[in-house]
Amino acid sequence: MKKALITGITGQDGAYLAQLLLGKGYAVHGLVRRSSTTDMNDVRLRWLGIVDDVQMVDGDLADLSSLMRIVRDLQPDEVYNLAAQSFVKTSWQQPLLTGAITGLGCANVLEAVRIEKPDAHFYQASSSEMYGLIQEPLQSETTPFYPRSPYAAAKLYAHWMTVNYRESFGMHASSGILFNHESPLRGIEFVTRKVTDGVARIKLGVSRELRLGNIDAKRDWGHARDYVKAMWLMLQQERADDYVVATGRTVTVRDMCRIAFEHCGLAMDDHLVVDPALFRPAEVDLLLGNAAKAKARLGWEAETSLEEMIQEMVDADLNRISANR
Ligand code: NAP
Ligand code: G4F
Repeated sequence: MKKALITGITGQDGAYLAQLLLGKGYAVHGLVRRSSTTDMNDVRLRWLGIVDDVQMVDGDLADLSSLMRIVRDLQPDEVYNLAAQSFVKTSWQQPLLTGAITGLGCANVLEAVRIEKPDAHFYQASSSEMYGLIQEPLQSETTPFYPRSPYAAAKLYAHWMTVNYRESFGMHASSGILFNHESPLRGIEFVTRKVTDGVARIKLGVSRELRLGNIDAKRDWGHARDYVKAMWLMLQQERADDYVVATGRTVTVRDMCRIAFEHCGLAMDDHLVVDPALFRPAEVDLLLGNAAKAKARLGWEAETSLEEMIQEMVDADLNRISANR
């Protein structure tokens, strides 16, 4: 039985990846940081019905000795580094923490693997945010990066450390440059989930308006359930490499929002308010990924359309809000 260690197992991607690996017969271990509300942090694993099937280990990305102890004791075949301070807007308010966890945290995991289990296959959760002020209209593995937030700068450091450990130490270390991916398990602070939750509340008469920031920004949105398959495929290859994972379609926040309102039979213009206070200090205006390499080498393609995903998310939020009333 193969053993996998997932950092960030309590997050959106960690939960879907754990589900995928359990289905493939892996023993799944997840790094969990200490919290005073332990009953809250496994909510996504419970939602997927797998909380009793994964083994949790205590540790923190900022604490190298805990990572070394875990990798030494576990001797995992595969290590997926998904943990991060992952909300871009917060990275301007907490730039040093973001650098310490999202950037240096990756170096800590790489060091733990290099010292304790150098033949483990390693995955780094890199991000399309690294393209920032885009240098090419369609972004691929060869497009130059131009980070526009402390989060993106931290991810860029982690990305290059992953490449460097592959080239310096011969580690099987891959970096997945994933474009935005969402699901009913997405954190409420991200725009798709804020929209689907907000629209569901309006539909159920709990609120009347939805306040958003820059609705002209364009994103290439896919489904997290599809994207974790690409992570796994990268670690099954003979040689480690870097891959863009994207749908190849870009849509404005405004049009994504319209899909949610229309699914509920509501007119968006009656409820949507643009609030300049929600704009960011620097924006990533457009992301559009070219996943041709992932398709050719991994046989990976996005399976879920934006419409299907937003409808699934709205329905999940309608159920959640109705159940809590
Ligand atoms: P998420 O839902 O925000 O999950 C982040 C995870 O990191 C949580 O499990 C969190 O634990 C954990 N974490 C945070 N700080 C930690 C620390 N100091 N030590 C240990 N664990 C810590 O993020 P996601 O959407 O699943 O994304 C997964 C990864 O992919 C992230 O690295 C993200 O930056 C990257 N990424 C995401 C996307 C996307 O569109 N979703 C796209 C590209 C890249 P708690 O539950 O305790 O908070
Ligand atoms: O949903 P978002 O917060 O995601 P963002 O900033 O693109 O980052 C996500 O995707 C990255 C991959 O490219 C990941 F690396 C990262 O960890 C995260 O998962 O915002 C999307 C867009 C932005 O342009 C933002 O300005 O939506 C715009 N937006 C407009 N109004 C809003 C809002 N975003 C949020 N969160 N809330 C709003 O009210």
